[in-house]
Amino acid sequence: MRIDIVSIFPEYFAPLGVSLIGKARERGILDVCLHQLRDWTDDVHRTVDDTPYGGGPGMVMKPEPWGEALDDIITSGAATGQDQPRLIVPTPSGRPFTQQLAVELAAEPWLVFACGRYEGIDSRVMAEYATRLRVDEVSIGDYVLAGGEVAVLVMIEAIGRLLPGVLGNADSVTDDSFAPGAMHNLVEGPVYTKPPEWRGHRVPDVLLSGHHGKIARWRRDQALRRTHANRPDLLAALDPATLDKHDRALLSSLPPAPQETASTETAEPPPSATPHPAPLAPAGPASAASGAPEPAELAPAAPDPAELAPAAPEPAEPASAAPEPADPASGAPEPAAPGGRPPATPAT
Ligand code: JB8
Repeated sequence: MRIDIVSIFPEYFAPLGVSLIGKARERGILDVCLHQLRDWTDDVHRTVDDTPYGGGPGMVMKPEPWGEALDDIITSGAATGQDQPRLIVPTPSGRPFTQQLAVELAAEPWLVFACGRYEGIDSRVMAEYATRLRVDEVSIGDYVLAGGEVAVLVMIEAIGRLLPGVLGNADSVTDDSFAPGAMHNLVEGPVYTKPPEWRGHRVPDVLLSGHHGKIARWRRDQALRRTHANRPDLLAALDPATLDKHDRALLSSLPPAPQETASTETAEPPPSATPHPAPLAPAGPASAASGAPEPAELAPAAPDPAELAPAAPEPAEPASAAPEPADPASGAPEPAAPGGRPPATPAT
């Protein structure tokens, strides 16, 4: 995939050289081209903004530099054998950026991101390019940034990790929150790793049981509970056809509208509401996080043989003080830093 980014602050995109996306670029999976919008101005001051027609606060980005820049970039691509790109313009007034849109954009060969600053880009730029390419004004959330750059970083990270070969097989994307399929309109439940007890907090027993069917059911229960608690807006959008009998029973056992959410724009907070309310005690069957037994197991469409006879159950971690053996799948063990802070800024 090729990605062009136009901005008056191309330095914002240094993080694209790091980690997952940096690796994808080294491997040639992703080709990122940064462009300084001011390179397409022709006055000594390299002016990109002007006062808004109709008055009002702030400045608006002039259309001419955008037109020159986007014309050149689009033309350069046709020369390298690529078709027309899609143009993505971050703005708080755009359509929501969702996992579904990330999946859709990850299938494109070429994306161009146009980063506005000030009060945004003269709207005729989007109108002009919409006559030639697919243009999407996109919002990453209901808050206002100072410009489109950070929104583009967010989108490229979400898109980039979906490109074939970017994630290892072990980091499969299908269990992600919001992933198309079983996790559509659901957020993931809690995750745990070793040790099995830390500062008195136990890992839920079911996760140590090796019983894959029970684990899958427990994780789905947790996803439903967390979505209910934190994202009632998503729960309302859940397609009942994607719910099994157990899902429906669990949801019916949860109280309606458990708490105020950032995504809820109606409902006044209750008079007792505090800035950081204590989590509600689950009203339904005891939370599995407390170690209580699960009421039932997931009934998969095709029975999971592992559920009936776990072929190779994970051995439960002994609660003893035996040191963890290094995890063979996770590379070199971290050097121990007993009690204190880790050494400053390990280069990773
Ligand atoms: C000027 O909040 B945002 C966002 C804010 C912006 C611009 C673009 C995006 C341009 N302010 O997603």
